Order: sequence, then structure tokens, then C-alpha cells
Amino acid sequence: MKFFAIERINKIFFHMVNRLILIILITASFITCAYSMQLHTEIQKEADTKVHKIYLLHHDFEFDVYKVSPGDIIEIINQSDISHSVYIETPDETIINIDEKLYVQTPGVSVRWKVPESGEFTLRCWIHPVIHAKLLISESID
Ligand SMILES: [Cu+2]
Repeated sequence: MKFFAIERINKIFFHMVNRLILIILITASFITCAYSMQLHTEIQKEADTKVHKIYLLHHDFEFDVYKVSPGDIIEIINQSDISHSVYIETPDETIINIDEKLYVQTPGVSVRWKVPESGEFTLRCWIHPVIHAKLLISESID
């Protein structure tokens, strides 16, 4: 009689452990699924982001004016054979260094900057104060 009782307890315990493992596996797969969906959304968002290439040709920007939208990315590519150090001046004259670590943009190097709110910004170079271009940020640009 005592043997059957122990066997019954063993069975219940075994059943409970099985259920617990099953619950853990289901929970883990839900977490993994949710994480991969979030990752996919982020990758998709990044792929949808418009990237505007701004070339630095020898001693100036390629164009005087660049029109972009908030959330876009500008990529400043130094295609000249001299170094530049481009920064951005906001409408209230605040200075933004695009890359805090990369002060000098040597030939061939490019830097990226995510465009914030609307406004008339200016691209300037620390090394060559004569170099500048307007960066017009507006919602309606396609
Ligand atoms: Cu320069």
C-alpha cells in the first residue's frame, strides 16, 4: 500500500515537472518570437530611412542647398583630397559636431547624421570657414 502511494506521488511529481518544462519552453519561444519581431521592425525602419549623400568636392560642398525631411539621414562624404571637419549650425546657432570622436574627416571618409526637427540648418567646416551649405529641413520634402 505504501509503495503505491510513493509511486503515485512520483507520477504526480513527474507530471508537474513535465508541465513546468512545457511552460518554460512555451514562454521562451514567445519571448524569442517577440524579440525577433521587434528586431525585424527596427531593421525595416532603418531600411526605410532615406539617406541623402552630400559630397565634399575639393574645396566646397557639391551643392549650396540640400533639402531633407526630419528623420532622414545625411551622409557627408569627403571626396576631396584634403581633410575637412564638418559641423552643423542649428537655427538658434547651436553647434553640433556630427561625430564626437572623428574631429577630422580625412579624404574618403564619410560621416552620418540623423536629421532632427524642421528648420534652416547650416553645414560648415572647422578647417575651412569659407565652406558652407544650407540644410533645409521640412516635413513636405518627398
Ligand atoms: Cu574643410
